[in-house]
Amino acid sequence: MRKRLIAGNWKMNGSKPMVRELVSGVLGQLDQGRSAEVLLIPPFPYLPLVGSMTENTPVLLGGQDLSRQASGAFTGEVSGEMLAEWGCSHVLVGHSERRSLHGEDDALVAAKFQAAQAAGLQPILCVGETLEEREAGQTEAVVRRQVGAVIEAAGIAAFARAVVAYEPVWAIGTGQTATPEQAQAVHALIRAQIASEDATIAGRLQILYGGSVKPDNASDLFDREDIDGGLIGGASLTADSFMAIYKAA
Ligand code: G2H
Repeated sequence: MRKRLIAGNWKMNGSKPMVRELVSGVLGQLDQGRSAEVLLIPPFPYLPLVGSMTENTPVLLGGQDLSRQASGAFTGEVSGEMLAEWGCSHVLVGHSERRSLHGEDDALVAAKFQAAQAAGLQPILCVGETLEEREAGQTEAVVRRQVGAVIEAAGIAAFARAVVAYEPVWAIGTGQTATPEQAQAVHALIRAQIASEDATIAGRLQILYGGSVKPDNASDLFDREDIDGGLIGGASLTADSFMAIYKAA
């Protein structure tokens, strides 16, 4: 049985007062009886604050990105070891905003995936097609290519210590969510692609859905066989909406 994971990707949002209020709200609504895991992914400067507030709680901490390099003259970059040192267990790699706004290609994403694991972090590999690609019938090919690039670079065994997030680009921050059927279909493809190399790893792999997940569509998505939780953007910025999604998991 796979554990559900509800991850809040705050993107470039927040301030110290907002972080204090949001994290207090999350902690106040945590239900120790639920098995779903909660992961908070704040901007880098807030990691110490979130980490200190969530210390000795089950709430997990993650980074939004990392450098492919371990250390050195790479101004502005943050290494996996630094994230681990601040208490992160997870890090996003290949979020569509990194791919589209920062030119990250499959090779760089695969290198970051490996750098994350080298630092002891679980990468959350984000994949997904654009609207143009979906309309051209290329969804499967695009997702297979994005997952395949990482399998080729890191090896299938690496997926025993990773999470995959399917985020159709056309559903991100647009209010347009993939239907549960559309999402489930792609999640099943991803699991089958991994299973064709290692069925045990595929059976254990958490595959999250991301893209305009809200309290009112979350439970329909999470009811699907291959959807193991969500990567939540906009709706993770208030404790009430984020925790309503958590309660749906
Ligand atoms: C997709 C998602 C979180 P939102 O980027 O990663 O954002 O829920 O705002 O669509």
